[in-house]
This record gives sequence, C-alpha cells and structure tokens, in this order.
Amino acid sequence: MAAISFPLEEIYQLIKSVMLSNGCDEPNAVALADIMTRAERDGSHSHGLFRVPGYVKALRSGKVDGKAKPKVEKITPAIIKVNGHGCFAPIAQSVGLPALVEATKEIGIGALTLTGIHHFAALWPETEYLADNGLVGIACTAYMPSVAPAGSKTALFGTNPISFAWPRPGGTPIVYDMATASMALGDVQIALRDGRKVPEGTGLNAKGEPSTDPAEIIKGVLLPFGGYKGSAISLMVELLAAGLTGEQFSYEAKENDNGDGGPPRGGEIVLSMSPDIIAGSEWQQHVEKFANKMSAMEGVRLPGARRHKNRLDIGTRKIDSALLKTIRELGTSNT
Ligand code: NDP
Ligand code: PYC
Repeated sequence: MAAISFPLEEIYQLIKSVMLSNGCDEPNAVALADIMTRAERDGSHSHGLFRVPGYVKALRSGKVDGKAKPKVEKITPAIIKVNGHGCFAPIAQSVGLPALVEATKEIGIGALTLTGIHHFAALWPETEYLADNGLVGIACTAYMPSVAPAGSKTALFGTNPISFAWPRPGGTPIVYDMATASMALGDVQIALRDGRKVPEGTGLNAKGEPSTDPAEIIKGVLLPFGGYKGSAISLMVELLAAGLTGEQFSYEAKENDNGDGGPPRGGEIVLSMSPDIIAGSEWQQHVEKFANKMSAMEGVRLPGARRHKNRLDIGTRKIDSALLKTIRELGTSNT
C-alpha cells in the first residue's frame, strides 16, 4: 500500500472538518474525530480513518442525524438507558458512560443500554473508560448479517464484537476487544484493498466453499471464530445487544437499512462491576499477582498491550494515500 505520514492532530482536525461539512454539529463531529483518531493512534486501523467514508454515506443519505442529542434516562439506580435518536454511537456513549460509572460506584453493578444508535467503531473505548474509572467492563453490539451460525453457510449474525476490560490502577488495564467472526469485516476489506489473502477458516465463497480470497468471502459469508463455541458467543451478543436492549437483531437491522453502506441502526449493551464493592480491598494485589504470572510466561502477552504500546508513540501515523485522497474529497464535495 502507498502510505503518507500524517500527524495525529491533523488526523483529528481532518475527521472533524469532514464531519462538520457533512452535516454534523460540533459535539457530534468532536465525538467522531476523537473515536477515530484514538483508533489510528492505537493501530486499530479497520476502525479509524478507514470508517470515514461509511460515516459520511450515512450522513448524506439522512439515515443518521449528525445533530442528534441523545437522551439519558435512569431506569433503576443501576440501569441507565440512552436513546441516541439516530446518532452515531460515540456521542451516545459520551453521555451514557459517566452515568454508568456513577451508578456502578454506588450500587456495585450497572448496565447501560444504548438504542437508536449506529455503531461503526471499535468497542475498547467503552470498556477502557470503565477500567480507567476503576471498574470492570463488558460491551457488545450487533451489526448486519455477515456470519453464518455453526452448521450453516448463510449469514445471520453480525460480526458481533465483544470487549472486556479489567482495571489495573497505576498501569494500563487488561482489555480485549474482538469480533466473534473469525475476522472483523473491516480487516477483510483492508486485506482486499492491500492485496492480501486471509487465513483459512475466515469464510466461505458465494458457493459455500472455503476461501482465503477476501473478495470471494465478501460475496459469501464469514465464519464465527472457534466453530460452534464462537457461534454461541455471537448468539449471546445478538441476545444482549438486541434482545435485552429492545433494539434490532442483525437480520432486522439489514431488513430496515437503506443500504447506503454506513452502519445500520442497532443497540449496544455495556455492563460494569465494581471490584472494590464486589471483591473487597484486596482484589488489586490478588489480580496483579495473576496478571504478572501470566505475562511472564514465554510467548504470552496480555490483550490490549499492543495498543497501549502503540499509544506511547505520539508521532505520525502511516495512512493509505488513496484513502486520504478520498477523505479529503469528502470534505470538499457534498454530493
Ligand atoms: P483482533 O483479532 O485483532 O484482536 C482481538 C483481541 O485479541 C484484541 O484485544 C487484541 O489485543 C488481542 N490479541 C491479539 N493478538 C494477541 C496475542 N498474541 N496475545 C494476546 N492478545 C492478543 O480483533 P478483531 O479483528 O476481532 O476486531 C477488530 C476490531 O473490530 C475490534 O476493535 C472490534 O470492536 C471491531 N469491530 C466492531 C464492530 C462493530 O459492529 N462496531 C464489528 C466487529 C468488529 P491488542 O489490541 O492488544 O492486539
Ligand atoms: O469490522 O466487522 C466489522 C464492523 C462492522 C461494523 C463496524 N465494524
């Protein structure tokens, strides 16, 4: 891939200006610029600048309201509900997560449901926010049918990510964030762009045969990670993100989507727990011993460590030059 080096601050300003010139107000543009710049900073390439064209498509088609003002409601002392009123997810999270932290610190456990949102980002920002506030976090969201349940060759599940974070006061949290598909669709699309094959087991072509060609898999179907076990976790994500929030399952999201290429309307659930309240004051020492034992093992690293290391580099990031050209054009033309 031909790449251009670009400073993080310029990445932020570019995204913000593209979003402002495509119908976002300042708070929505800031929330999007923040989430995508942090993805580029950490090396979450499939959910950084790569997503700008999709966000813009959803704004231009009118599917997403770039001026939406999400509404927060406390259903019980532990249950927070945010209605995004057709916004992209980051602005809804920015109002819901602080309320979730406050509730969890009081009750010990909490749940945040987000409805009427369009999620197109990585999920680690949600769970890491909770860990940075001393809480354990779990987040998941559904998407549109892209993954065949175990035993089938037809898509029903979204790529259905799940993220988990555990706080390590004084250090970086333990965080994993993974699609329950064998590979996130964004990474398959990037493999196609960069002319790379994907590993065996990623997906099937349109005839239902195994393939390592990303173009063929995009026309066919992705497989869940880990066979029937990943399939069960993807099923759980559908139930938590749609069944429990009252929002659309992936198949419903597709049926009701306008096909503009941007993220469909859906739901997200974020669960949080206070180790201080649940485990008591000794938890940190106990967990540190375990984490240190694990990371000292040969060949082992803790999930999240790659991103946290990338984050220490505040220099430029390499951006695909064709993508950069496309994004710059999206900021000047509005058709
Ligand atoms: P990866 O397979 O790249 O990584 C999954 C997790 O495994 C990460 O937490 C990663 O940590 C960790 N990990 C990777 N290698 C190792 C290792 N050797 N040892 C220990 N831990 C490791 O992610 P996916 O491709 O599955 O997902 C990419 C992104 O796509 C996610 O951010 C996800 O939220 C997003 N996504 C969003 C969707 C949406 O609907 N909004 C749908 C699907 C995916 P580390 O980061 O430190 O490498
Ligand atoms: O990479 O699978 C993906 C994805 C879907 C929605 C946002 N990212």
